[in-house]
Amino acid sequence: MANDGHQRADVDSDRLWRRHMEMAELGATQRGGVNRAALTPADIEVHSRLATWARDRGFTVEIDAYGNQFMRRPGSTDAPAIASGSHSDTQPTGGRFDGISGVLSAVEALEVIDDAGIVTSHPLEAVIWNNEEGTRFSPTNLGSAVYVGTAPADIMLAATDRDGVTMQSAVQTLREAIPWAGSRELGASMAAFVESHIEQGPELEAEGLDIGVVTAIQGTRKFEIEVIGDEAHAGTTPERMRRDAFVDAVRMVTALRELFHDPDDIMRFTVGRFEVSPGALAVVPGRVFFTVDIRHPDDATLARLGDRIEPVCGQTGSRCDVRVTETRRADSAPFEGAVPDAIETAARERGYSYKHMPSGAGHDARYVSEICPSGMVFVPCEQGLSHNERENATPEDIARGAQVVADTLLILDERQP
Ligand code: HGY
Ligand code: MN
Ligand code: MN
Repeated sequence: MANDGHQRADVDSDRLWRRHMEMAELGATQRGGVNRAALTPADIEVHSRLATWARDRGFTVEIDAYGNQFMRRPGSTDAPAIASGSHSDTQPTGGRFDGISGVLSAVEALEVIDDAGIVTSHPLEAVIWNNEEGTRFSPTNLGSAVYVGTAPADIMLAATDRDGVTMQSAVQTLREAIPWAGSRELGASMAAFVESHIEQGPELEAEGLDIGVVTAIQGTRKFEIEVIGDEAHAGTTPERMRRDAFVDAVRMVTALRELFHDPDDIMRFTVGRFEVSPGALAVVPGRVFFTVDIRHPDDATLARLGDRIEPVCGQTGSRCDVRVTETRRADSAPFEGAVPDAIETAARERGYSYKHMPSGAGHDARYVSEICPSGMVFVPCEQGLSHNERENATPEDIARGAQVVADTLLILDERQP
């Protein structure tokens, strides 16, 4: 098959699938999914096994202040690394592929390139970005966003989980598990970054395509909303005297749903957490906390409608106080140039069918693209299901994604300065 002069190394599909199944046991749920929040013991075990794998190969391992882990195969020059990876944490009812598949694909790519004895001029790195899903530590944050400076490291390290454990101490626990790992500066430069990920949507499977070359990630805004009323006795307090936080919060959510209703079904609006306090049968709720996650490919639409959230909540809550905090704002980000070009070359040379497509989900590559040319490879997943324990993909599709990563690293090694 024609190629543009770069070297090639073929991935081992069986080994790659075996590693997926091995990692799926760490945090495995009864219903076949994975619950592996960032830097919990199961997640640290993932980091530790992959660090040991890297060391056994003679690669170096570095961890930065936020717990991102870099496994590096040296190059023949001291150029910045060409990197690939994703995250190892999952949603509470997550699947076996979201995140970890991109990490294992990067690991497989480095392994086959090493097995083939290929000398690259750039170092190659497999990266585990810490805390991508942001379910353990609030506000929502991403190791990749901290690494590139979009999210402030000091605030994100002080974030606590529900037990009061700070991210900083969780990172310390990671370091203690891999005491021999070196340290990495946040923001250290990279020559390029490619991330493989299951599509998390239905298009590739429905169209019978092997690979998605990702063109952009749609913008998102995330909010935390606190509604404060007064706790009162459920049996004795007349309706006219109540400041019921639940009643006001439901009115707010209903009004917001109307605000974000989109006849074209492009807008994404989700209330993913809704917590009623004190959560007792006989107490009028005094506090409600809920989250809003909105996404849209058009930044102006996201800006205009997102800015309406606070006034709409203020106007709709009739008796309670409301506080709206925006915890993340990320405009749409395109992937253009060197990396998507290399991904397309790789897919074409291997004879894989592919198309260009945007991503509805957020990904680490979106943040890494702020410091170096970046791109993403999508592989099909069953019925587009993700953030679900039934998430599934085939060994063949996963292997094609990893193959594209391996080839893309070698193409970029030739093409990138
Ligand atoms: O929420 C997202 O888009 C990603 O799964 N973190
Ligand atoms: Mn996810
Ligand atoms: Mn993911």
